[in-house]
Amino acid sequence: MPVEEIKKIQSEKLVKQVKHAYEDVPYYRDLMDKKGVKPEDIHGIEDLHKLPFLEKSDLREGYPYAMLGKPLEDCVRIQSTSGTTGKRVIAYYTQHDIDLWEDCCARALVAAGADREDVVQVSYGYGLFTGGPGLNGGSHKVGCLTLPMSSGNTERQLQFMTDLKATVICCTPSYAAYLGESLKEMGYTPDTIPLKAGIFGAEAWTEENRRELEKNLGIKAYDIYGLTEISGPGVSFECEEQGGMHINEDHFLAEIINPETGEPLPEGEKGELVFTCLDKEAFPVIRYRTRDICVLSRKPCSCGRTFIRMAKPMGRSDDMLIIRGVNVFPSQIEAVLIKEGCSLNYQIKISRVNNSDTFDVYVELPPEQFDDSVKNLSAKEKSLQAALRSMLGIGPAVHLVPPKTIARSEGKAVRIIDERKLYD
Ligand code: DLL
Repeated sequence: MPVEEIKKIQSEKLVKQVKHAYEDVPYYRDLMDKKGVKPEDIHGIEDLHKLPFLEKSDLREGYPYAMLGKPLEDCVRIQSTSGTTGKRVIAYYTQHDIDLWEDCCARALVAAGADREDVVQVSYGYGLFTGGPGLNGGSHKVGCLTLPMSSGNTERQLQFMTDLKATVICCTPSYAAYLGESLKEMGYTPDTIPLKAGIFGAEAWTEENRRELEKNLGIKAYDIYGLTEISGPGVSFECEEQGGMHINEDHFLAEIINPETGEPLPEGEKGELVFTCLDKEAFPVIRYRTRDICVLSRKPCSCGRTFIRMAKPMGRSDDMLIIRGVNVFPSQIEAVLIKEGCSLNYQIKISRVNNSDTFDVYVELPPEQFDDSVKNLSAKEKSLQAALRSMLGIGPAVHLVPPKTIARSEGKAVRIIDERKLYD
């Protein structure tokens, strides 16, 4: 579709969506009132900048029903992601919203070459995380035989993959690398692995990671991007050109803003990605700040799709970490340490060993606890680990260290050491 036509559709949908949010979502109406903007002021996408931003903190503040745009009896599903202080962000879906989301995932699968003859192994987590349910639904829509494996249990994954000859795998790039190693150990070579394509996302991965995955698994590796607040995976997807991800622009309107000032930036400039959902009913998120740093491009694509493309995310404008596919905020860790009466001299270290993230938290003991017996210390480490696991959904290795052993910095404390090279 010519870009001008896409923009016309976006404008029509935006006018309707703003009216819906204003009339049906008291939280967003308040934000618009505070900014002095009314639905009548929005005539098309050229007026988008007049609307207030929404942030993760807004969704947290309004927990659990912030941005709910339909009566609960019209909603059929929730998905969820962790918030910054333990309160999760809950996204609601009507059946229409699920259909729309699954269509987006179906487009991603088709762009990766899938059709009804394919066997699609979905090895993203199922449950509150959007990865499994989204690609599962997309795969059904394409008519592929779908293997709803979820993540983990590598032995069973490999057995189903090889016995049922899975041709497409959907999982995080780090899990794909791990599966590749295990296949090699089992004696498989890239040309005896049945896969032809992989759809990898939910965390950052580099061009070098892509080359390795393609070589080791004998596949073409496609990037897929999305976030729970906007629906889940399939907000954008790569085509055979592998040169950035096409944004499903008929449903999601993208902008790039200066993260410091909030000013919209022209196409081609690097800044924070902001999305407006154009036709979601139950969770009509408008101008949502993703905190992902990115660049958009309208350069024509050899695949013929005219949807704008986003580069691989180049970092974040907040301190969110993605560890083993789970979103983690340092503030969540700090909240647990405070609750458990620990010192706030701590350090978080993340690295990658054999394609798997390692996650260590070092906490200095106050001098009065330093004399504790080894038995007491290891019990305390275990209980801290359990408290962190319950807050974050993943348990780091906890190390209690003697007072004054964590290096002091002259400026801001260095709390996070991330040794993974995630961004190109
Ligand atoms: O990660 C949804 C998803 C599932 C995407 C499966 C792709 C595949 P959240 O858990 O809400 O949702 O995390 C969203 O993950 O803001 C990015 O920072 C990061 N992210 C997602 N996809 C990519 C990607 C899902 N392809 C957050 N490359 C986003 C880099 C990604 N970062």
